[in-house]
Amino acid sequence: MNEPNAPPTFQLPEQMSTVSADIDWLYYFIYWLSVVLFVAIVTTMLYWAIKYRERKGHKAEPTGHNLPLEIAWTIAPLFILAFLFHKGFQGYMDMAIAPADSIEIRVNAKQWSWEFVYPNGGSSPELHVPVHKPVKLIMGSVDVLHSFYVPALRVKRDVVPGMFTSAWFEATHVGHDDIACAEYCGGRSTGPGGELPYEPSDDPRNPYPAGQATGHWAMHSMLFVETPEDYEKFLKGIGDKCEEFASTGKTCPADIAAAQGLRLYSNKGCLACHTTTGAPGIGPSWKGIWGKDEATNVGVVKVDENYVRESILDPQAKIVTGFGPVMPTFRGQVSDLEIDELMSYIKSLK
Ligand code: HEC
Ligand SMILES: [Cu+2]
Repeated sequence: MNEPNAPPTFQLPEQMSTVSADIDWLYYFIYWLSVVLFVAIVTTMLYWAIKYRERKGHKAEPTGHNLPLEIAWTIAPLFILAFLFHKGFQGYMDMAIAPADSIEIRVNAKQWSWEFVYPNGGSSPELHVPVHKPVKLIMGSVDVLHSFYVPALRVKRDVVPGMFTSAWFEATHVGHDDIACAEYCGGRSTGPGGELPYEPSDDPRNPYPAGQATGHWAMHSMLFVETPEDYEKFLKGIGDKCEEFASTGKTCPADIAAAQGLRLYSNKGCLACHTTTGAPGIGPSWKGIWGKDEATNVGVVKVDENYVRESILDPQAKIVTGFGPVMPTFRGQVSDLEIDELMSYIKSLK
């Protein structure tokens, strides 16, 4: 299991995923096809340009149509293109459809860092995955367009604000590779003298400095492919949010967005006023509110996506009967993505 990655080849980096070999094969096929055709066409062109150049005593003899020749050079490329399309489409479908038993990991991109949230609700700034297991990344951005890129996996996928995109891979070797954001632009550092305010990472395998550098180019992280045992150890180390659920008598949410919502519930301070047990606090408990009819100062409303969104961004618009208008607005403090996650969490509190 500890065999090294397939080494880098002529133009491509080492291979670390189940799709790398196919992708590289197609890349090199197109590459060498282009080289052969380029040389053949340019050589022929030069040869004829010299052979039929204008000279004294030579008269041009225009040729007419040559139907068989024209059909041949139309049909031949058609076969090549159909073959390339077939291989490309096959590869695309392989990469688009994640196996059903994939481990789902949430990827949150933001200016200028990555966050990875695991099925147990814990999170880390670097991506850890077990070897020989399909992993599905569900990716969202809280601000601008980013692009998740791991060269050795041959995986690159845009991460778009306001929606989820996904990518999957299965790592074939224990090892590590770089994670980069493939939106290369970004501002210069704000460090004194223009240099980067580096803080060396404490992980010796990470050659990149962590720091306050700004720009997509500064969104360096690392992928660590680990043995199943090491991966389990890592999951334990980042804290098991499922255990927190268990301690409140609930089962772990299958839905990782809900696990992320639980994190926000405490990180954003909602827990100061809202319980999840049914007991009212300064605000109504979240337990069982999803879908119910709520009495408010403007009449009865249904607790749904729009209502919850409004409650978070504009809490004074509708005041729940029996409670004071004391909830502060979280406009500008929670993103659309985070609102979705809070909603998933509220939904899970049956
Ligand atoms: C300072 C206390 C306080 C904090 C902090 C707070 N809320 Fe509230 N929240 C309230 C009160 C009081 C109400 C009921 C009055 C109202 O509708 O504005 C309420 C109502 C709500 C409702 C409507 C509930 C229902 O039963 O109709 C939602 C949803 C909600 N809050 C979400 C949140 C989220 C999400 C956070 C954290 C990001 C949060 N609240 C933080 C006090 C708070
Ligand atoms: Cu980026």
